[in-house]
Order: sequence, then C-alpha cells, then structure tokens
Amino acid sequence: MTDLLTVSRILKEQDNIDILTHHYPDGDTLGSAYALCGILQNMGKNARVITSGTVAGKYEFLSEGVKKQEFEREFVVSVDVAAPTLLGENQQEYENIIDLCIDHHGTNSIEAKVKYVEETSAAASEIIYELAKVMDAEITVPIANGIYTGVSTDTGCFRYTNTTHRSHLIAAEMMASGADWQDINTAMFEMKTRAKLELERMVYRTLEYFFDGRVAVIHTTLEMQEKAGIGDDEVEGLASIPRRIEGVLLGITMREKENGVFKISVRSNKGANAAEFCQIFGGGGHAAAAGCTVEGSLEEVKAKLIEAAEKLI
Ligand SMILES: [Mn+2]
Repeated sequence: MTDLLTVSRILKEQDNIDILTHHYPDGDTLGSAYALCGILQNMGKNARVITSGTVAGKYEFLSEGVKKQEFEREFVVSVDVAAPTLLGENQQEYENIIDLCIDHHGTNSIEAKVKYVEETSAAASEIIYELAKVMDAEITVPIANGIYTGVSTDTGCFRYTNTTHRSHLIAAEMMASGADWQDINTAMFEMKTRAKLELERMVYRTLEYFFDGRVAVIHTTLEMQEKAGIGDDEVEGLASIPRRIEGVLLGITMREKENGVFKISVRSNKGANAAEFCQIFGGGGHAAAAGCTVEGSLEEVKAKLIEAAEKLI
C-alpha cells in the first residue's frame, strides 16, 4: 500500500478527474466525494462526482458546494467503494479503469492502479481530511460539510464502536471551519419523511427472533415499499432497528431490491462479527456493520441466513 504523500502527489499531477461513489450513496461516500471534488476544483482542476442509483434528497446540499463541470475524463478515483459490484450502474464502464481507490473497508476488492485503504478510519471522509492536510488544501465550508457529514454518518453520530478520538478531533476541526453541524445532524438523524415512517411501521411488524433472541431479523419488500409510497433512495437506516434490541448479537435486515434478490444488512453488538457473517455470502464490511446480497424468495433467503447465523452464534 502507498502513503498519503504519494496519493497527494499523484492527484496534484492529474486533471479531468471523475470521482466515483458507491451504489445508493450514503453520507460518507458522498461527503468524501464532494469534499475531494471541492479540494481538486479549488486547485484549478476539473473534477466531478459520479454517483450510482438515486441520491436521497437529504444529501443534495453536498453537491451544491461544487461547480458542475464538463470534460473528457483522464483520471478516475473511487471513494468508500469496497467492491466492484458496489459501483452499481457504473461498474461496467469504470471497474477496469480506476486509477486511485480511497477506502476504509478492510475487505476492499477494487482493482486500481493505486490503492489507499485505511481500515482504522471510521469513515472514508477521515482519509479525505488527512489528504486535504497533506495537499495543503484550504478547508472551505462546503468541504467541511462534506467531511463532517461523512464522519458523523459513518459513526452513527459518534456512537458506533468505530468512533475514535480522531473522529471527534476531525469533527471539531470541521465545526471550527464552519460546518453546519447542527443542520447536518438534524437532517441525517432526526428528520424522516412520512413515507419513511409508514414503511418503518410495516417493517416493525416483520420482526422475528431466533436463538433465544440473540438474532433478530426484519425485512422490507418491494410491495411494502410501494404501499408506503417510498422511493428506493429513501429506504435506508432500517438496519439499525434489530441491533437496538436488548440481548441481540446479530441484527439482520433483509431488503428486497428486485424480485428474488435481497440486499442483506447486518449489524452486530459485542460478541458477534457482522463481516464474518456476510463473507459467508460473498459480501463484506466491518465487524459491527456489513452487507451482502442473497438470491431467492423471502422465505428461502431467510432460511439461508438463519442457518448461517446458527453456526456463528
Ligand atoms: Mn464509509
């Protein structure tokens, strides 16, 4: 692996840069991408963020901090993208031409000319912060907002076990640089659309316990989504529901993405490893939060998950 000084040197030499986020982008991939985009644009370079899937409305403010630029791409960076499949609709076009991969997932399987994967960072945005320092970039308000959003969302507002002393220091520095931390945290953690709450009401009714309550499973289907009147981009944040229950080691959330395909999000409490669980199904992530995709009907997929959980618990 390389160091940030090398990453900085490489980026300074480049222009016309595409920055890729992961599919159904979250606060960290978007915060990292737009912060990096701002840093590069402020250095006089052409840069743009390429997302995949719909972007939830609450993240729109992040894109307002950068200029919309048209150019012939010469360099490709991925941020917070752990695996080629997570590029979503951009996979085909980009998976073999990524020049630089910046990520904090230990399981990272992206093929790139240069990789900077730093697992001790709670968020990819923490790496962008360190990179900004090395690049001697000014932290403007939009850049501070991007980095703050990434750190805050990936640490669950500084509550998850991945949170470090450094996460707080970076957040504090972003506050000092003018990040709209209060608006950001309200938008990320408090506000919900009525459709989202409607879906949650239905999801709670699907809750099931296994192995003396050590495993909890919830699910959402396309039919439920339609009933709630909720857009695909808004269905997120459900995964924290089963993990919040006392005694649950492994909280499993099944989300039907298309007929017969379920995206599985796993959250664990002390005593279980979510990444280990998801690797059984070809996925990955962190010890406390991981994901994978499993095909089959709702009941088939659930049976497979329970069987795997039994071996691990
Ligand atoms: Mn992340």
